[in-house]
Amino acid sequence: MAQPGTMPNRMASLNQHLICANAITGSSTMGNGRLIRSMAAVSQLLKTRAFAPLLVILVLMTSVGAVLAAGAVWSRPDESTHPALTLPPLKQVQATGQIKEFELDVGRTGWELAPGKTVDAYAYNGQVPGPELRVTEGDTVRVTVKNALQEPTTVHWHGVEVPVGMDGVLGLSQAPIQPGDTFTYEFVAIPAGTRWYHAHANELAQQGGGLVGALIIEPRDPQPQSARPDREFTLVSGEWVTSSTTAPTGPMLMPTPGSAGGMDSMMGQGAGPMAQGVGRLNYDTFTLNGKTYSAAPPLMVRQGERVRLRLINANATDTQIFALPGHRLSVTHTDGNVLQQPVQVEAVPLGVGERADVEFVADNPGRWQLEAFMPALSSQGEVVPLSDIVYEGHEADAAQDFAPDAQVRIASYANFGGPPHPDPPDRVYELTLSGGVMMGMGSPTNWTINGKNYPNTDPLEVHLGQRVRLKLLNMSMEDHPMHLHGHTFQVVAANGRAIDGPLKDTLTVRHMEQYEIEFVADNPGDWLFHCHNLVHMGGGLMTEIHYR
Ligand SMILES: [Cu+2]
Repeated sequence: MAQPGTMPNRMASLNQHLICANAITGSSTMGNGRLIRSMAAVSQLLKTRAFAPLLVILVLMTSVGAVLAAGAVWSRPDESTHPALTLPPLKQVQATGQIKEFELDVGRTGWELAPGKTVDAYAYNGQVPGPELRVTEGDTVRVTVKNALQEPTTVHWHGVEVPVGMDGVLGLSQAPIQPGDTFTYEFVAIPAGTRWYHAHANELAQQGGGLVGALIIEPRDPQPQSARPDREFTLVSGEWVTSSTTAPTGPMLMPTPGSAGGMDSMMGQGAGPMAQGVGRLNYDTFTLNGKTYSAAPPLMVRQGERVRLRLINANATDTQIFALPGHRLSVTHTDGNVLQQPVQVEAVPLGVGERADVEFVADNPGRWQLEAFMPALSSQGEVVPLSDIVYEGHEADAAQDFAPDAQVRIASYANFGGPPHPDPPDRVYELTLSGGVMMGMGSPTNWTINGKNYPNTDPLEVHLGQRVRLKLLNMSMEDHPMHLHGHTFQVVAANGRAIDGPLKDTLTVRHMEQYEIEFVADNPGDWLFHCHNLVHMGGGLMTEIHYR
C-alpha cells in the first residue's frame, strides 16, 4: 500500500487548490494555502492579487419545491390549543411495530490503530468504533448498555429525536449508569438518516477515547431500486494522541451537567503541547473506522457502480474537510437529512458531530486516496490520508492524489437547500460564542455563550409548539460545531443572507461567521445545546433549552 510520504504534491495539491464553492457569495473559503475564515478576509481576498490565480466556482443550486423526505411524519395539531402561536407541525410517530434489540458492553481495550501503535481505548463491544446499528425508521430500538468501566457512563443518540429520558445527558436527562450497572434505552427511530451514538459522560476521555458508533436509520419507504447506490460504506473518523504520555486515556473531570467545575483539571490531566489553537489536545494520529491510513482496509469498488459514503466526523475536536480525488462527490444528505437537490463538489467540510452522505460514480479506474484536509494541524493546515478507494483489478496500483492543477470545490452550507420555512419565528435568541486564548479572559479553557460558561449560561426558555430562532455569532478564533439535542433545525440565514437552508442537528460556525437556525419546539424536556468540540464543551460552551 502506498504510504502518505510517497504521494507527490500531496500537500500542494489539496492545500493550494481548495476552492470554496461559495466564495463569491461570501461565506468562507480556502485558498492560497491558508484558511480564509471571515467575510472580511474573503472580501479582502477578492480585492487582492492573491486571489487572481484562484478560480472561483459557484455551485449552482436549484431550489425546487419541496418534499421533506428526511423521515419524520408531520401532522398539524389542533390550532385551538395554541391560539397565540404560529402553527406548530407537531410530530407524530408512526411506529413500524418492529423491535430491534442490541447490546452494548462498555469497557476498556487495547486498540491497535496500526501495527505497533496501540492505545488504551474505551470501546463498545471491544471495538472502535462500536458496532454499526442499522434499523428502519419507525422501528422501536432497544439497546441494553452494560457498564464494565470503573466510572459512570451514558449513551447519547446523536441526531435522533428521542424522548428526553433517553437522550443520555448525564445529570440533565439521565442518571449515570454506574460501574457494573445496566441500562436499557428504548426509543422509536426517527428521523431516517445517518445518525450516530456516543458516550455523554466524561466526554473528552470516553467519547474521545473510542465510545462512538454509527446508527443508520433506513427510510421507511424504501427508495426505488434505481435510486439506491450499488454499494455503501459508513466511515467514522477518529483522532488520537500517541506521541507522548498525554493521551487522555484516564478518567478526567469535565463539567457535565451533573458535575459543575472541573474545567481546570482538563489541562492538568489531559492536555499536551497544543498545536494550532487551544481547543484541542495534541492529536497526532487520525483514523477511519478505527484504523490509520496504513492499516485501513481499502474500500473496494467495481467500475460503473454508484457508491455512497456515509461520512461521520466523530473526532474529539477537529474539523475535517473530506476529499476524494478523481471523482465528483454528490452531497445528498447533511446530518442524515435529504437535500432538496444534490450538490456537486470534490470536498466536504465536517465539524465534529456532523455527517454527510455523498455519492460518486466509479468511472475512473485505479486506486484513489480518500483524504481529509485539517485546518487545525498547522498554520497552513495539513492533508491527512484516510483510506484508499480501490477498483477491482487495481489492487496493486499506486494511490493517486489530486493533480497539481485540480480544482477542488468545497461544499458550504449556503449551497445546500432545504424546504421552505415559515416566517417569522415565535421567539429569537442571540448567542455570541466566544472564549479561547484571545477572548477567554486569559484562560484557554474558558469558552462562553454570551460571556458565560456552563453551568452559568442562561437557559433558553421555549414553549411547546413555538418556532425558535437562534442567531449564532462566533467571536472566537476556532470552529464551534454547535449541536442541538432532541430536535432537527434548519439553517435559515448564512452570514446575513436569508436562505431555505439544510436540515441539520449540528452546525459548524467558524471565526466571525453568523448563522441563524430554527427549530420547532415539539419535543418537551430539558435539552442541551452545545459545542461538540469536546474541549470547548468541557470549557463551558454549552447551554440548556427548557420547555416552560
Ligand atoms: Cu467550540
